[in-house]
Amino acid sequence: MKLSLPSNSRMLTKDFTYGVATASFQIEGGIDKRQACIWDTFCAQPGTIADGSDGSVACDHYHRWANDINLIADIGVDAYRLSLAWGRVLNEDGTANREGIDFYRQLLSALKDKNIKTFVTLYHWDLPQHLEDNGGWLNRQTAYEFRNYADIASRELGDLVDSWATLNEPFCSSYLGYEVGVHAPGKSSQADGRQAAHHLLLAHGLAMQVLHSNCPASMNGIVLNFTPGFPATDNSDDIKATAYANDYFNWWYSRPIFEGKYPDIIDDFAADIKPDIAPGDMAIINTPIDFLGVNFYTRAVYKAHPTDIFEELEPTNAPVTDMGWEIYPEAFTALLQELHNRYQLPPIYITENGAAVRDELSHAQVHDLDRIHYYQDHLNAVHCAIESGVNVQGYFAWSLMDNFEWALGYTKRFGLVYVDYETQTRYLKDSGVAYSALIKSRV
Ligand code: PNW
Repeated sequence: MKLSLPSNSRMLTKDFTYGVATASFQIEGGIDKRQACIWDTFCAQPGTIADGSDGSVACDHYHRWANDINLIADIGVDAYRLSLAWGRVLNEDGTANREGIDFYRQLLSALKDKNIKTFVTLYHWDLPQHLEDNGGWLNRQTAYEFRNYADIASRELGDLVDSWATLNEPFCSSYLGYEVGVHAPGKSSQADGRQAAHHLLLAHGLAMQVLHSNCPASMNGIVLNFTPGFPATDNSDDIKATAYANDYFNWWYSRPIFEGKYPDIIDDFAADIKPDIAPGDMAIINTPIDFLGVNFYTRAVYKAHPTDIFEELEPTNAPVTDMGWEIYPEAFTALLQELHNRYQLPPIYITENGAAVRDELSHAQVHDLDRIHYYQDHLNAVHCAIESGVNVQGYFAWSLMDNFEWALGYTKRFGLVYVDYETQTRYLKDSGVAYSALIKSRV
């Protein structure tokens, strides 16, 4: 099956950027050449990762990067989104780690040589463990450590980077990592989750200022994930509960960036849940950004709950991916329109979108028709948003290749490329062929 778009679509022109995305911990391995991070520690705790695996080898990209770049070039993308491992760029004392910086310089130079734009995320969840030992994102100092990291990374690598993103999905770092404990560092208190979120956003704002000054020519911003909530019924209690959930999970991260304030629900938080916010923090977080990265996978359905304010319903009778996430592309269009209506936005790049599918390799082929359908429906959804006036400039498929899917280990496959973890052989899936053909069909 082919991927297609209406013939007049802006997404069929070369002005529209197509890419593939990955993240350091999920693909690199090569852990002897970097500091230990919170995900190494988390994986070592029994029961945290579905298959008991870790990131020590992953896709062995640290050693196979040259081959992987050839793959990326063969697909024909305009851009590659990757993240840097903080503990590879810096030594524990906060100075530059020459070997790590040389690794990324080689990688980024090879991409430039092939005319592939580089979209680099500074933080995709791999906090150096020694910083976690000092409180991690609960410690305000970590935001200043991040500023130092952004400063060194952008001075050392800035000439090879087209676009910098400060954080990937601060929702996942704070909520999944500190509030419900299913991600590293595995803490679970609401107060911790809210405080971590504030320090992450502060870190973003501080780093934004550094990036604007060190790399004024590159496009600098942040990547947020959104899971739009829909009410289970038209009942006003369900509608109210859903608005609360959307404030808590989605607008919590975007409103401070665009408006310099948290959603109003913060006023109703009990004193022991409210994060410490120092004078001036919100203005730092409100520093202008050059682009907004949007990650979208699914929606959520909520109804009112007598004691917990809202309750999320599991999808029933709805199509889901192998993650159990409902396939609901209409929510993607609606989300982009709502962002456009709520804020004065810079250009949007879709920095992640894709689906986990139970792929089977047979005769060096993977017929992942469900993934192709997912991409087709979600590319159409982006097209519809653009048609209605939303400024979307690019789209990155998650992911280039199968990789370490966090708490689910290697049990879920998101790649356009299949990875045989026994041999580290890569195979382009049918979805990869289709994505490549779409990109190459542009005029
Ligand atoms: C994103 N949620 O993670 C990440 O940026 C990727 O590293 C990851 O591989 C990809 O999506 C697929 O999971 C998310 O529970 C993880 O809402 C969980 C959620 C959202 C995004």
